[in-house]
Amino acid sequence: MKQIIKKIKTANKIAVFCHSKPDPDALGSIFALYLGLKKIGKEIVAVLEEDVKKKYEIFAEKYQTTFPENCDLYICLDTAAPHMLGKFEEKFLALKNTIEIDHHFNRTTSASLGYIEGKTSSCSEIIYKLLKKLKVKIDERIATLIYFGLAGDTGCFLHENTTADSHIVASELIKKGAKIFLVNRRLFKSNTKDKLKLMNIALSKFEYYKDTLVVAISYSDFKSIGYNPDDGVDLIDFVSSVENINLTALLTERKPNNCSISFRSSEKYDVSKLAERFGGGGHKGASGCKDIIGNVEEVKEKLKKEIKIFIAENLEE
Ligand SMILES: [Mn+2]
Repeated sequence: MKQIIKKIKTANKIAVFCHSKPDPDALGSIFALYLGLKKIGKEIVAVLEEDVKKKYEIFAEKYQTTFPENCDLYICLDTAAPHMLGKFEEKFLALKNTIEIDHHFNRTTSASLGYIEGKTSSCSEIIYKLLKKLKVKIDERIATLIYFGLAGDTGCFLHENTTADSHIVASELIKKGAKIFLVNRRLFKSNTKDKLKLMNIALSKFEYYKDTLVVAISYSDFKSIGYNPDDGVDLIDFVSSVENINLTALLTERKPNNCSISFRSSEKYDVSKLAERFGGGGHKGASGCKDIIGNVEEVKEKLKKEIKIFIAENLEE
């Protein structure tokens, strides 16, 4: 981390990026770092590929959606692979003055200098430590943003990536005024009517095999309730709550003949390996893949076959 701190201290104009389709951890990281570095007198631009989703707007600070030229330092956060930089990938990779800060352990590097903590719950938690080392005074807003990322990636401290440290950091953030009820209500206690309709469809699609569950939602299912999958389909925590199920796969056909899969597992399975078979990746307990070509039925059959093979292999080990 020393090298990173030195680079940040000597740079005047800094640009900070995160992965495309930013989740709470990416947004919390980018905006907490944005505010923190501003406080120590840096000229800083936050860069997102597209506008922040409406439900997360209250956690956004000033940002731009175009590539900023002439910065001394370019930082990307929570980005496990270069392609996750989306439309900025090529330009970012062509630069030399780049840094990445991340917490994914299965990853491909995007920057010339990296600070990676594979066991830390969230990128936001790393940003918190970084800001402390930079002697930034953590105010209520920064504390709320870091808590937003921390709660987001740990599923409100329910996922396996939650550590003693994440609770200590949360405690410190609360002491600094983090608005935890606002964050937790927005993240875990509110559903739109459309999302409830989607949950209803998901419930009718459960297919069990041994201790696994596959839920597949087709493009026409989305259409039938007027749901735009681009708005996000965060149903995985809902469908993966079935008792005695150790592996859940949520398959969604978001565009005709283009599918995504989210995996969740208990300690028993490492679903990052399963996601890799479909060109994706992630963590042991949570992983995913996207842009799988084929309609929902074709991909589902392939997925069920792979799951059978996968759990047979796990039994052998
Ligand atoms: Mn993250």
